[in-house]
Amino acid sequence: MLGGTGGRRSFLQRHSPGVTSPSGEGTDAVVILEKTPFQEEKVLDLLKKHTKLELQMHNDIYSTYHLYPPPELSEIKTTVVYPATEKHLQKYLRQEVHLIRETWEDYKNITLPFIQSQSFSIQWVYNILEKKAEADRIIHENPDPCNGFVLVPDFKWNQTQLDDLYLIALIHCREIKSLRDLTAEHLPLLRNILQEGKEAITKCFGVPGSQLRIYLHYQPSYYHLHVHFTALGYDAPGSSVERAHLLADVIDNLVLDSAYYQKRALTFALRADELLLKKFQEAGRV
Ligand code: M7G
Repeated sequence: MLGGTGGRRSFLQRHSPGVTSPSGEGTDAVVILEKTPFQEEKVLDLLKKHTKLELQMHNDIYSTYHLYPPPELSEIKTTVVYPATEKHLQKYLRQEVHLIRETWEDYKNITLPFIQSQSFSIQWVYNILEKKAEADRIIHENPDPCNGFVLVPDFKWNQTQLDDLYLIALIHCREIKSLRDLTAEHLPLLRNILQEGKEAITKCFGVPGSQLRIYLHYQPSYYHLHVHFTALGYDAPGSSVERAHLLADVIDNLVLDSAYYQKRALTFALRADELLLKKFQEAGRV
């Protein structure tokens, strides 16, 4: 099975019965293959060095070729989720999507009970916060238990080129699930993430704050509050209007009204076979 767009494709590998996984959860794997952006300084090598060029067609001043680069210039970024849960399989399959407009009542009556029973394990987040994983990748940390966070490269980014720069800030506090839980009480935390995150990225990668898209997802896949930092010129998956909420706007909204995210309706898309969509359908809300 296969899903995805552009240079990003995910393959779902169903293992044969009888193969057991370390966690016992399932024996399916998701393998995500991505062609990463070209590195400008390597383009000349690509055209010169041991590259096989096969002419496809020629017409006047126009010609097209099949170019077969040497292995060191043809990396495919590969991400593996194993063992993958049913939710991972759904997440990476191409499917029809539907737009939901969730009121605060919908959140309390439909979404919250659903995420409490269903959401992805966030053990990987705790591993980062406790330095049990990715400790050597931490770019910046504010250790304050209430208003602090850890900034790490997102696993969608291989850190080879800045075109698709992608980092995430994971908060130390474990009580905030998503945008819906935020109130003015969290303004110091959110301001720290915005300010210190920008400064750390500029210092470490030379990308100024004015070239960063800094946002939260609603719905997120993982219900432990985190903030996405991506290069402004990069159309990162999930940066569309029905999912991304700019952190600067979130801060302004909370300054205007502490209960802003407990009052307003929020829009998001759900794939056809997601259980949450079924819950909204059963409640007559779609
Ligand atoms: P999200 O908004 O909850 O969902 O973002 P999304 O994955 O649908 O965007 C979670 C973010 O955490 C995503 O950008 C993931 O690529 C990233 N991420 C997920 N995992 C399991 C890891 C991980 O183990 N390490 C790192 N560094 N990033 C991860």
